[in-house]
Amino acid sequence: GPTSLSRFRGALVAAVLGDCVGGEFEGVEEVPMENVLRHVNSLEDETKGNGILEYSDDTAMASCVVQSLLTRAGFDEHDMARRFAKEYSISPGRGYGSGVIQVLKKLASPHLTDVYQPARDQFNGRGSFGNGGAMRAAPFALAFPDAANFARLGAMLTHSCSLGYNGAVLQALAVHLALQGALDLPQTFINTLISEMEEVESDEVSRNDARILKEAEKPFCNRLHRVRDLMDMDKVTIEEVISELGNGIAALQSVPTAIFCVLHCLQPRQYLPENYGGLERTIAYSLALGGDTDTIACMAGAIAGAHYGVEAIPQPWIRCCEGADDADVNAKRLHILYHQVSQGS
Ligand code: R7I
Ligand code: MG
Ligand code: MG
Repeated sequence: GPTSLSRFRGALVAAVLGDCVGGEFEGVEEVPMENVLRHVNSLEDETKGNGILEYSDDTAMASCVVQSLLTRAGFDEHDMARRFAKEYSISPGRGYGSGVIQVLKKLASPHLTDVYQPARDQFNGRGSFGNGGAMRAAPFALAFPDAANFARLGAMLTHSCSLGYNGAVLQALAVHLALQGALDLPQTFINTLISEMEEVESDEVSRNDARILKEAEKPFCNRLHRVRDLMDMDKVTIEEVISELGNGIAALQSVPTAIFCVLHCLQPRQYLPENYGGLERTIAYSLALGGDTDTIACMAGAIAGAHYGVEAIPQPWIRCCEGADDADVNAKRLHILYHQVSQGS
């Protein structure tokens, strides 16, 4: 398999790629595969001079996470919150969720003492269940061997509902496992995620949120069981994936979906070009689901990049994406930090 460094670089670069390439179809309900392939193939056509595909809030916030973890050599909630607020004030037009903007404005206040409070005030005090915490969770898995706890705290700066931050925990766990090569055994991979999330969703707060929001008991586990069922099926239509897992802006409707995209694309598929490797298949398939395409492709990209390594990403794709080179440089730095942390120095 790829080296550890190649996996780190692949994770961060493919996340940016998913965001930049996926932006084309965000919010589109039906995306025919031929439109996806036309878009993706145009990245390779240098004569067309595509220029640069801009990244959105997904990458903007993930970069803040990365910079904060690197600068502080660990998790510092005040520093991270300040970076989110500053980034938003500099570039407010990156397509942020309509609710989270209020949090980012409050986080800019110099009088704020509890950096977690603005997130708690969202949606009548229930907190957001959007996927904004999960979309920026991958870097935690590149900084800490025990990513889950820090991914949760990092998500809670904007998403205080358990259906939001538990999505970030799941995404960080998926990237963590992929970095270890765990996707070589897909059944073990999904079973491990299910048993980890059993634990994560067993606390009183998670149980209560699921009840109030009329979701199944342990909602992420419930979706992961559906992922496992879909994995075992020979033919799965896009409609079935959307109706079983969702393609929306809620973490519950997008994180398990992204994980499924990676698993489904581990092998060649008849509706995807034969010359595509697994990483290209994953990105293309994520876009074909429609809905929150930039975020689903970003999360699937991070997991797939950790599995296949940076060499699996086509150079022309990287060249089209704003922020991809920075991500590559930062992944190398995170790789060093990770090994310092795991040695306890
Ligand atoms: O989660 P968030 O940062 O948005 C991320 C998404 C990604 O797709 C990005 O690419 C970008 O497009 O936005 O932002 P939030 O505003 O916290 O949540 C997103 C949306 O989810 C909100 O604007 C609401 O529409 C919805 N939502 C809720 N609706 C009702 N009640 C989130 N939580 C709630 C809720 O509790
Ligand atoms: Mg976005
Ligand atoms: Mg999105």
